[in-house]
Amino acid sequence: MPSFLTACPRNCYSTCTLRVELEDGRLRRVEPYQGNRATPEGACLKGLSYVERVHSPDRILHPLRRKGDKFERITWDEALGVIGEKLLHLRASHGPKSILYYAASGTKGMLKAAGSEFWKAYGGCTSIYGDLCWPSGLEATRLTLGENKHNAPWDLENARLIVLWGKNPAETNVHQMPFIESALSAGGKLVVVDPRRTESSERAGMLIQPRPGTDAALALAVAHLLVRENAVDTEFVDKHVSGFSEFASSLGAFTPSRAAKICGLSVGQIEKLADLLAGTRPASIVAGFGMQRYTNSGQTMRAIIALLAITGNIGKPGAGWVYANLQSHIFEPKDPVASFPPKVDEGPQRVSISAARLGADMLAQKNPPLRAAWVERGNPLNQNPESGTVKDAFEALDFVVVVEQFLTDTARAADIILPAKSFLEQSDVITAYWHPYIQLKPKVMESPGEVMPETEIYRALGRHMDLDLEGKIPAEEEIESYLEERLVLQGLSLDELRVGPQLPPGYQEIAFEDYRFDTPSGKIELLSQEARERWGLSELPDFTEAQESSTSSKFPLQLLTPNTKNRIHSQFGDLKLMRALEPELLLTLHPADAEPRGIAEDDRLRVFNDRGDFEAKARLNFGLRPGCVSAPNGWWRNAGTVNDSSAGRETDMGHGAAFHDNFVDVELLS
Ligand SMILES: Nc1nc2c(c(=O)[nH]1)N[C@H]1C(S)=C(S)[C@@H](COP(=O)(O)OP(=O)(O)OC[C@H]3O[C@@H](n4cnc5c(=O)[nH]c(N)nc54)[C@H](O)[C@@H]3O)O[C@H]1N2
Ligand SMILES: Nc1nc2c(c(=O)[nH]1)N[C@H]1C(S)=C(S)[C@@H](COP(=O)(O)OP(=O)(O)OC[C@H]3O[C@@H](n4cnc5c(=O)[nH]c(N)nc54)[C@H](O)[C@@H]3O)O[C@H]1N2
Ligand SMILES: [Mo]
Repeated sequence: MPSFLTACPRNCYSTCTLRVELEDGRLRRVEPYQGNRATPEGACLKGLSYVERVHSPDRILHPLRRKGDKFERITWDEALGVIGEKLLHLRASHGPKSILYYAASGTKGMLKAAGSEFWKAYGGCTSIYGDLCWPSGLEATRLTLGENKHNAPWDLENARLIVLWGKNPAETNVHQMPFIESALSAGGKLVVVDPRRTESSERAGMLIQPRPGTDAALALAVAHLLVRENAVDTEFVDKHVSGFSEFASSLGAFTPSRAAKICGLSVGQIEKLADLLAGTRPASIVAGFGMQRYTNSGQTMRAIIALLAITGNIGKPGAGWVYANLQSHIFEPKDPVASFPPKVDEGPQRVSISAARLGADMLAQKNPPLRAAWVERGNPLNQNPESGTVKDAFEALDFVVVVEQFLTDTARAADIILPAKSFLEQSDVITAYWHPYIQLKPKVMESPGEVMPETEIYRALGRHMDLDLEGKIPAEEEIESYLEERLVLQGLSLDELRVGPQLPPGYQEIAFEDYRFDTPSGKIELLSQEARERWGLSELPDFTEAQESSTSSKFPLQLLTPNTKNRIHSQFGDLKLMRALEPELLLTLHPADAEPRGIAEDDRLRVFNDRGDFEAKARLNFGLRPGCVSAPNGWWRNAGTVNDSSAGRETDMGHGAAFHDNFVDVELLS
């Protein structure tokens, strides 16, 4: 069987290198590839399930047009004719900004730029700012360390203490677990900070389950103890940290007993974490995205990084802040949030809609109001907060185009659906955000049916509309030279990438080993003027209650909606394989919350608040912090969209989405 080296382009830490085997034009096997030191075990179940996904009978293979509640097949000529005419008409009658271009995280790759090129040539559009994923953590890291990078994934083996803070790699970054296991086998210790007991905490020596959204208070109390017990690495701090004395003086309020009350923890737990950080070197904090999905999350992330700064755990093997490693992102501006705050009206492009407030901002736009939307690589009717409002906003439009592989909820809201490629059907170069490699994802099969990659869709549409896209969006036969040109500028080549994953030029195995921090002071900044100037926040990390909290909400239970093993957000869950494993959306509750409501295992439930509701099946679990309930995000509307209950709210910095500032109640369905 012919086999090819490729890479999984999903929005996932692991970004695995895979060897795929094809027979008669079909994908038959997905094998591991040891040359990627971060992912030698190969694909997770989702990666293996490409064998089903790529050839799924549910894939959209032709352009479709809405007819009542159904869709009918039309030709490409008809589809492009209708879209072209509509776009030209809207531009003439309402201006190009009456169209929203919404692109999200469905796939990685350099060719994503095609969309922007098309909309530029069209004369502009309205686009979004911020994103749903990680920006408050990115911005907190940039403010503190100057750059988002971390040690190589395999370096975690050298840590003597690992704190998994708001991350559940056993589900979301499975390839990180072997490195954690190696560290434990060598005598290292593992602490997990998470309101849920997860698969990642199974081997932890200590599980700390704070009240959600209070991690900053925990971190500041640990810092308080480290300062009080003279456990600060003063030599490191003198040389590399700016704002330490101001930070230290601000910690008085965060006594362990006060923090214990805020976080719902015992003083002993806080003391033990401080003891471990004081007495164990090197220490790595592996921070996930869980605690940065709150309105106070940027400040929270700054408070947690401070623990590493004051203990000298940066720039050394086994030590550091393992959040986002953007070392391979050499084709993009240095830091994605560095251009914030967005300019509301940048010439033809109007950047006026926040990803977190998508529905409300779409409805509120004036001069001109939005009339149409083009969606690709995203499923906003499921994945953006307050998805009920997002649905309303899409329904209020005259015309919606969605480029999709499957009939998702967003695709169902379209007037025209255009079929999207799978990852095997077009060459591209992809980067990662955990391991450092740059990878080639070659075209290894022809698209089924009439599927065209986005580049070809835009080119064909451009021809229908007489737009000049020459030299802007490469034709299929020009893709390799397009990629090569951009690689060469960075000192790489396609031939090198064909051999296997490549490290970026200037790559640091141990991030910040040169102790150069790209901050205004050139040091690690505990005190950041930018935090105030750009975001209106305190210059020092601080703790404030999240906007929606147990005191401010009339609903009693905090809904956590983390990511889960067998799906990437709204992808993969529709496959037969995944349906067999997880046929229904489950809501996990602590028995102490279930019992007073008369809820038993497997009961059907309605989860609700003033924003919306969804149904789920009860799972009772003593591992969850009482007062919290949990359901994975990503299920489609027919099964239960958790985001109907979440609020369209931004995080304190970075324009992220505060999904977990969300209180609900639960009742039995009769
Ligand atoms: N299998 C799989 N892997 C994925 C993805 C996927 O959908 N499926 N998605 C990818 C993407 S885009 C992302 S963003 C990452 C995210 O992956 P992770 O960084 O692991 O993030 P989450 O799953 O959002 O949350 C992680 C943990 O944070 C906890 N948490 C929630 N609130 C708090 C809090 O207030 N404090 C603390 N300490 N913990 C809290 C949750 O209970 C959860 O266990 O995963 C990537 N990998
Ligand atoms: N409640 C709650 N909601 C969340 C989160 C949470 O923790 N809680 N997490 C948030 C996070 S971290 C993220 S990253 C977002 C993710 O949300 P989105 O960025 O919307 O990503 P997906 O749900 O993966 O949907 C992407 C769509 O792209 C399609 N697609 C895949 N490949 C291609 C392609 O090549 N071309 C085109 N045109 N389409 C393609 C897929 O079929 C899929 O329907 O969800 C967010 N939503
Ligand atoms: Mo994400």
